[in-house]
Amino acid sequence: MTFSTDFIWGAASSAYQIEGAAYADGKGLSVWDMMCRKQGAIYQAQNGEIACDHYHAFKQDVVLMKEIGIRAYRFSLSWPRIIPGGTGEVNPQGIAFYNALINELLENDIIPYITLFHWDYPYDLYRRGSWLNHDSPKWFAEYTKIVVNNFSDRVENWITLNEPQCFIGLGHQTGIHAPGDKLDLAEVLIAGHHALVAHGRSVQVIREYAKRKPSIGYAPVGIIKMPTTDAMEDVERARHATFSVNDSSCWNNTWWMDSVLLGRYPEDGLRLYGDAVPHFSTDEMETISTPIDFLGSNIYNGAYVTADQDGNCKEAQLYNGFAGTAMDWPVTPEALYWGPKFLYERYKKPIFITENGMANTDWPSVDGKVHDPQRIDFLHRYLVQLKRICDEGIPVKGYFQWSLTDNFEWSFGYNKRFGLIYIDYRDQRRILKESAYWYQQIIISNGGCL
Ligand code: GCO
Repeated sequence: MTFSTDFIWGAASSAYQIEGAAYADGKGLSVWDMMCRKQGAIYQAQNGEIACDHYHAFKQDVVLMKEIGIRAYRFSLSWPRIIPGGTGEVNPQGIAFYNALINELLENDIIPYITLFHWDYPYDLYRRGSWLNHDSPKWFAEYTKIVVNNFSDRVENWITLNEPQCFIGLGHQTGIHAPGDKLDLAEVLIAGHHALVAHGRSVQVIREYAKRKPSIGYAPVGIIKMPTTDAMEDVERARHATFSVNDSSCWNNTWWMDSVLLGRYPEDGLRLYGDAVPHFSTDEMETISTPIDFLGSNIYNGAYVTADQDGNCKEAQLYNGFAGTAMDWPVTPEALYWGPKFLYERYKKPIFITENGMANTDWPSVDGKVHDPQRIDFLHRYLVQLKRICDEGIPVKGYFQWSLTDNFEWSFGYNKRFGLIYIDYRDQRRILKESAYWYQQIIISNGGCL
């Protein structure tokens, strides 16, 4: 069992979670800057004003990436750092920062994978209606063109949106993420539709204007249902559950993936959502499904499903004391087997695991080192499953560890540490955790030591 010789071993982050410099050098406000000002929104009223100070410490962080040996770094651009008002005037200091970061990565033989949007929406555009505004796809296309004009001479790998299930569902339906809105389903679906059209317009802009042949993807959450046995009926039940829309939340795969990859919203979703479904044109659906080159999937865990006494699908009860992370997420390594398996069967697109990892209660031990055996065991188990599905011929092209460093975990603030690198937020000191050195060996051996 092995990974392909060109398998991409990487690590991931996002702008608002690590950069800091929230009000520096011409950057405009984002909805996350404003969310952090809302009473009770964020753990201990923490915010991303400084975060990991990556804006100033990026060269040091690239040195650490090189020490770990990652081949690629997935990071996002702050839209309001590049275009403070979201449209119109470009901030030269924002462009300069990302040019410097890209150049530093390339000088260290690290491939940049750029995520155009990872939730830090320009606040000025939020005030103009955000994703609800019919012009929002145009705004995103304009932003994409500025990014491509400035960086595509050196950047080839692009991810348009990160997790629409979250920035639409948590940001506009439940309100626990920025901008903190609780819209009705019809508005949520309009916002989601515009975000998907924006994805398609962005793909078209990258294809048309990129100075180097682009590889373009998209990174929704992979919400994986898993069988309790390998019996065919159990596998079929899990496959069906993975691709079903069962409620009026945004927490599903097919509304966000069938649209982009099959050119249609799923029938069960259309039936369930009924009159709340926005009117849309064939042209818009064609834009949404503009061909992409790979499907990114953020997979942290999966849910086991089984049959109830009537033979209907239900989630299996986990046994008492089932292993869990500091996010209280179950440790379910088979999610990296069944997820790529089911996703490739349906969409026939090469897959990148664009996020996988765990939050742990890490701190430096008396020896000054950060021992994180739980993360090492977690990664070992998950990567064995990923290797297993690769061995079955499913084209998984790469794996991005979430995350490079500990960082701002949204409403949880800094209380959840996902990093391969520990951050002491008192002085911004970085400490490579034991898992970073373990991951270094995984990369060197291309997974051979698993
Ligand atoms: C997500 C986001 C990341 C999170 C990570 C841990 O998947 O929610 O892409 O920004 O920080 O997944 O929750």
